[in-house]
Amino acid sequence: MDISTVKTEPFSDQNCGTSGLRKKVSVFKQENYLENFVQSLFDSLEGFEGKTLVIGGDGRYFNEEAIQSIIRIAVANQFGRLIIGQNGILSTPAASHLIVKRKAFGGIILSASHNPGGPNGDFGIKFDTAQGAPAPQTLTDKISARSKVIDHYWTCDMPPVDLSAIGEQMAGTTAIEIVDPIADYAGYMADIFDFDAIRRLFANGFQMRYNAMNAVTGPYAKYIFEEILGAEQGTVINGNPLPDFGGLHPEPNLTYAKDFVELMNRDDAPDLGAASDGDGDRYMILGKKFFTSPADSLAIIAEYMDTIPFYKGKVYGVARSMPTANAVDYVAKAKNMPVYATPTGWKFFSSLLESHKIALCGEESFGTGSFHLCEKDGIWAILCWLHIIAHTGKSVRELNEELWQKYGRVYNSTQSYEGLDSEQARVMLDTLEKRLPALVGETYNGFTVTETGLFEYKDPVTGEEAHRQGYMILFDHARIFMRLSGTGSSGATLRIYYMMRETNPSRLTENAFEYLKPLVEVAKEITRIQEYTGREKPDVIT
Ligand code: VG1
Ligand code: CO
Repeated sequence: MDISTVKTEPFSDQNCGTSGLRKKVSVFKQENYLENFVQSLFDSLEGFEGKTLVIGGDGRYFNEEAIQSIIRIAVANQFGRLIIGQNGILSTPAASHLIVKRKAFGGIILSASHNPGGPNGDFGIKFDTAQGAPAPQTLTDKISARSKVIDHYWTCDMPPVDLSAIGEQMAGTTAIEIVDPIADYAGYMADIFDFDAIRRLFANGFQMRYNAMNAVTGPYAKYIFEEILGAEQGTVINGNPLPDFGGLHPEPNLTYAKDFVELMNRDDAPDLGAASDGDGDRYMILGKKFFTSPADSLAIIAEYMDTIPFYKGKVYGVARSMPTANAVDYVAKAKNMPVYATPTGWKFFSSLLESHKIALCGEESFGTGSFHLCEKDGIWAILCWLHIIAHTGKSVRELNEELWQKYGRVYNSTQSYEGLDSEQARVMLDTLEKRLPALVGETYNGFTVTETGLFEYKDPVTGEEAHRQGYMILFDHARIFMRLSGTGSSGATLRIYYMMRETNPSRLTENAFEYLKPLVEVAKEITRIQEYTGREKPDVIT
């Protein structure tokens, strides 16, 4: 095996965002771009020689090319074993599971998750630790710093590996193992859930439609829902992973999965509609003519979690990201569990999950997970819903309405303004920040501001701090939260998160967007977003 060093020049833009490095495919295709980042990653890790690395991606355009290159660099850097999903495919949760199951040093996941794919779309790369958890900030900072000064990487001369052939081969002293990407994950789900109960549900005629959005989860879903659990053939739609996701934007929400929402709004809609994102860590739950907000989904799972045998007696506590509406807090209070509010991004849940401070956590962006993995897990969350429906005999709508009646309803919505001019967005937020203290006591559209500030976080387990994680404007029973996205590949995306709590029984079942309109007006007035950015309305409303 001929190992060689390649001289290279650093790129100045290899900074990790909310979830790894995400750029346009054209950026990743620049000579040495991917290689620089991967070597910067390895240079930031210690003691991996002879150990195992898991590699897989969501199958998007450039996936295979990237994997072949990573194989060469990993072999040259002396990893002992590479475990790769067949055809280079692994969903994020399946990769996380494989890392832990095979006691790997870590894993590289190639995905830009919910961002569009294809030659003109996005590509991404993220690293998971031995716990199958997203790289912590300390590590991603190290990688970015290294990428700014890197002047060479290691590679080797070897023919491309046939990623389609399950089995093992040697490259120098490194074993390269191609594995079935689905079997281990499906087996783990069978350990967690009572599959017999879910099988009975389908056998009794329960109808589900699962939209894999031409992304990574199709084969997982077909195997688990149709083959193992007996949902009828055709339950899974858009089930073949395509490099450009068939032109779909693989983000399951009311905007990007509009057709699916329309299907669920028909008179003959199935009982449950579910969808996942590009890399399979997000999910959306719809009932007949009914949308479940991610914050309510988290609360409903919290309400019933201890009826899943795997979790019995282990539902220690819950966490949500700060922008996520606090419906779960009321469930936790009733069950005497602690609640943690973290910054956006799954990495902030890892320490809480690992230390068993929490059993369940979630974000408003359609991600939920538990200590079964240190990543969010779309299919797992959908299985939670199937379990709850089988256990209670209630419909999706009934479960939501029951939650609202019991605890009050927390109306919520996230509105994103995509592709803003970064400078304009910065000026707007800087101005807002200066005005924050003066807003207290002011009344806008009938809402009086009670408190404002920046969200700061100190990890209760590791003590690590995260600063400036969002702008908070609080009112009695209402809140506006704002932050810039960290997953985009160009310009700036502003996310505004709205929430209002309602306990009046006659006002529990209103249209969320109508209900929140007055609060949305307040945000427009306070931010003067139209004046600063020229935008009249958001691009994505969920
Ligand atoms: C978004 C979501 C965040 C999520 C992140 C990664 O980040 O808001 O909740 O953890 O995507 O999800 P941002 O910085 O764009 O708001 V995924 O499915 O891309 O791994
Ligand atoms: Co994702």
